[in-house]
Amino acid sequence: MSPAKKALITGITGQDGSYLAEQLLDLGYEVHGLVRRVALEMPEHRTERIAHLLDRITLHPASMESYPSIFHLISRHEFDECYHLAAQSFVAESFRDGFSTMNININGTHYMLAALRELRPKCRFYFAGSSEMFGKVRETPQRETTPFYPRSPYGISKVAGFELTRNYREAYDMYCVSGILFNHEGPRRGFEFVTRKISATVARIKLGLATELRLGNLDAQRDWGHAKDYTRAMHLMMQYPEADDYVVASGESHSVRDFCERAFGEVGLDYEKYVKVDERFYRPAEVDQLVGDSTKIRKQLGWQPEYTFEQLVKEMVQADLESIEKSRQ
Ligand code: G4F
Repeated sequence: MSPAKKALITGITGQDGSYLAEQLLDLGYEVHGLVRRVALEMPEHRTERIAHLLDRITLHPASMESYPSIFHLISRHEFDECYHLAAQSFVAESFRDGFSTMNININGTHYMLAALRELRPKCRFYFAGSSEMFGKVRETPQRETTPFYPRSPYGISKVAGFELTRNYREAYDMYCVSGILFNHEGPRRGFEFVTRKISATVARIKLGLATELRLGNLDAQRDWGHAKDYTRAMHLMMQYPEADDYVVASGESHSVRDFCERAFGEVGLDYEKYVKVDERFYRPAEVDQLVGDSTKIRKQLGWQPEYTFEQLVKEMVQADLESIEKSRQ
């Protein structure tokens, strides 16, 4: 029997990291996670999404802002695959502090690539690209060949990370892939993102704990899928003999308003009675509409999403209802 493959996941405590860790463990991988030291010091808060996996994975403290800490970790383990998911991923925050976003997202990616090149040039590398790179879209739907036009420091940082990844692939003959993932959600999504903000507030309103939901631009349209389907796509890309870049998307676009309508409808409420538009949640520059064409990954790798938009919204609302009800018992 061949030895288990060793995978390193940066950002393992996040939504995608936690789903990917589960999937890799199910496939027989030895899973390692790079986490900030503070996560190990306060595991009950910072490792909530992977609490059920802690006895099956190995966590290592390191910082995306420190090349020596990344170099040290990579020097000590013979990783076969590295999934680089760690990032400052909240677009609105990137307008507030573009410098930190750039530092973590661009330098962090560069540190990972440089350390792998130096120590483990055969380790496969996955970069978490984003549909935010398309920004003010140049064509619809967006595919691998669509030019980028990022509209936020976050989007700009992801374009830089994407280009770095491609450059390491071409310049040093390393196996480096980028997934250009459209929005992907689920019950483990952070509360700052619009879908979880909606599902959590719908549950609180239904249970009498809140009376309104304050949101920004209701007309923005996104191509929303389930994070579990998208982490599966990450692993698939890394198994193909040649490294390449792939768009991962559902191909359907819905507005924030549609999401609200469906989420409130799930508990028998009319969103118009509860949703209030609040200027504070508008962004200095908005990405109006995203919709992806994922023909390449579907045809080349046989990827298919299992969740529909309707199932995604339902699962998120139900999970938030259950979690509040449980916390009340
Ligand atoms: O949920 P969002 O914050 O996600 P956004 O900005 O599309 O970015 C997410 O998806 C990207 C992939 O395309 C990732 F790369 C990125 O890391 C992140 O996961 O906002 C979605 C839309 C925006 O148009 C925003 O203006 O919802 C609109 N919106 C309206 N009211 C709001 C709100 N967004 C948030 N977070 N909060 C609001 O109250």
